[in-house]
Amino acid sequence: MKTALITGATSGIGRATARYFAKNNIRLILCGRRDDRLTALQGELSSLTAVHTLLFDVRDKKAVDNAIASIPKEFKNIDILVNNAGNAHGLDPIQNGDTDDWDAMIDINVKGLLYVSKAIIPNMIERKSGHIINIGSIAGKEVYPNGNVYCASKHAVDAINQGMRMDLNQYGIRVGAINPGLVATEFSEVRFKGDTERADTVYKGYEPLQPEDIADVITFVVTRPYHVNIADLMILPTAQASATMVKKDN
Ligand code: NDP
Ligand code: 8X3
Repeated sequence: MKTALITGATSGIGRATARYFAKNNIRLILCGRRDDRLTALQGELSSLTAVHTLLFDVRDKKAVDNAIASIPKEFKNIDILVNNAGNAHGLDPIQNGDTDDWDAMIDINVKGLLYVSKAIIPNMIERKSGHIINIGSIAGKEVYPNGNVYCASKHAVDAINQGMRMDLNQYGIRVGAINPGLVATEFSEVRFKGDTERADTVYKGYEPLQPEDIADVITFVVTRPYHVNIADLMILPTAQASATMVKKDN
């Protein structure tokens, strides 16, 4: 039975992935900052698989290290790491950007992903086995107006994904990225700082992806035979052709 650690398991893509993994008999370490949601998800999935929860902010290097060090023995050997925690803060032209928003995106999406990976990789190296899934974005392949720093953070994830794959190749560790387009989650609510009306308009007039669509693909990726590494995938709603081109109903 494999063990997976999922960051950002309290919402959206991470939570859906936890549910899919549980149905596929994968033991779970669920991470996030919202304790009530972690506890609720643990309650929901415990009848299907063993579930451990870790409460920490990926920006806090010490908290990350302490959380990973605290993992009980039976969950210690992590086979699958899903680096999913992340978000956008603001959608402003560079000249109007809020530096706190910039810090948040770089600290969470880039540095947080690195801190968590750094804490988990040594055990994978020791066992010469492991699978790391980095959640990038179409924003890591294209830049769109006002997306500046969020796009930069996801381009960094793209680079880190490639670099990790090269550096960990000698240990037989699989590394791959999943790059979604528009997925209806709390992503836009966070980006627009709780303005749900504005957030809702992002997913109106076409059929966006649902978090389950991405979870389904991640589950496919981690259930391939060992010699198959799905290195880089982009998944878009049919209505979306590029970061800026979405066919909407009039
Ligand atoms: P959600 O806002 O629904 O989920 C984000 C998750 O990240 C939450 O579980 C949140 O948990 C966690 N998180 C955020 N900040 C921190 C932090 N500082 N420390 C620990 N955990 C944190 O968004 P999505 O599910 O859409 O996003 C998941 C990933 O998918 C992100 O990396 C995002 O960039 C990417 N993505 C999303 C797309 C979309 O259209 N939705 C498209 C392409 C990529 P908590 O608040 O409890 O800490
Ligand atoms: C999330 C998708 O297009 O809002 O990464 O950047 S987008």
